[in-house]
Amino acid sequence: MNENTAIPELEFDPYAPENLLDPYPMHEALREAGPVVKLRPYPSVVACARHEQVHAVLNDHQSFISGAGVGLTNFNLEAPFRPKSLILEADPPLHTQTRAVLSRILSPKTVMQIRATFAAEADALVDRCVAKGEIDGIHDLAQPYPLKVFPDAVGLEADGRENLLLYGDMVFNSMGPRNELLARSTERVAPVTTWIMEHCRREHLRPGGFGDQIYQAADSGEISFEQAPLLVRSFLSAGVDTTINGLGNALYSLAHHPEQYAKLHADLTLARPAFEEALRWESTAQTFFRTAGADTAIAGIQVQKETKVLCFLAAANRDPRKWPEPDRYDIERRPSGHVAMGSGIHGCVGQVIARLEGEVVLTALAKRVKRIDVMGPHTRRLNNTLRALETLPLRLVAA
Ligand code: 4IA
Repeated sequence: MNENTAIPELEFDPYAPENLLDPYPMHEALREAGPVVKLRPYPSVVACARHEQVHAVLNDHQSFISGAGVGLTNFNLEAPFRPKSLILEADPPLHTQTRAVLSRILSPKTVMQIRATFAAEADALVDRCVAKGEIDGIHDLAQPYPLKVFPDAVGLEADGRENLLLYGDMVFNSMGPRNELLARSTERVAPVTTWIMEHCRREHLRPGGFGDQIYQAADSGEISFEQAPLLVRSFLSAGVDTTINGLGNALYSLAHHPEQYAKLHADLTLARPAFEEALRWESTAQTFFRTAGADTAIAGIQVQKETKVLCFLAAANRDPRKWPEPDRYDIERRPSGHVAMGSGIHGCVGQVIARLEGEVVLTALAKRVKRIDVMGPHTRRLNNTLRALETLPLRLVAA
């Protein structure tokens, strides 16, 4: 205990390899220590791991701002590694304007328009995987699917899409400390950033795609032409690595719970709930920060202006105070209230697209595959923010 503040202080470094590989023992210790904790390696940070406080912080955007960044670095005190996102790293009123544009483009109406294409692509890819029999769940399925359908919908040309993977890795590492992981993923920052920004220009974007629709919002004066490429950048930053790992984690969850997969195989309407429960059980985005915009408090504990607040989304999603048997992957749970896609005004603006991808891929799988066998140990790609698999050897047994 720190006697001055009465906030429990723990030794954990959430960004150390052992905690990135298996965060759950740390999450439990953080939750049990108190509603607000400190971490000795990051003395200026306060952290929340219980659902109640994580939810409360995310839903109080006035006290806990995003404009100073949603990673460890306080952009009010240190320069951001790239020009700030106009939606993620912004507060009202700017955030309100940019979010309106993105949420219209990524709307339920859009899902109706793209559903058939997204489903056909999932069917075709899963057909190829079933024909192979033995696959790598990441390289053969979880990665190629979003890397095809989402950039297609944005209107990006086919060449160079691997840059999206490098860029995503960098963006999510940049939300943590300046450790080895960030150093390695920023080695190639210059060429990748050049490629990304070039492909945010209107002449590279297919007319009518999500990217072009941003420029249409500039045509109508809703946003400026200076803002448009940065909003396209948000699609390219947030739309691929997230869904790749959401799908990868869902495949992992199902492969390791054959009884749950059997239920899905028997009832395809469980595809969406199975994806949702995977988001809760293996949260793709493990952590986000907010910044205290003024002197404030969390659970009655004083928090000073400019303090970074580390929210453990993945720990909140397994908080026994919120969820019965939180460590069980149960596709019939209907885990509403999970914070894997955030909560409040910054809650994932692309969530209807992400859920569509999850639904159609798991449906395509469940239609054709009666059993998934784990063929060997999986490996992880360590990232400061994402829970990511590198390999997941599977056998798909045709129905
Ligand atoms: C952006 C939090 C994550 C999914 C995300 C990353 C980047 C951006 C938005 C969200 O560049 O706007």
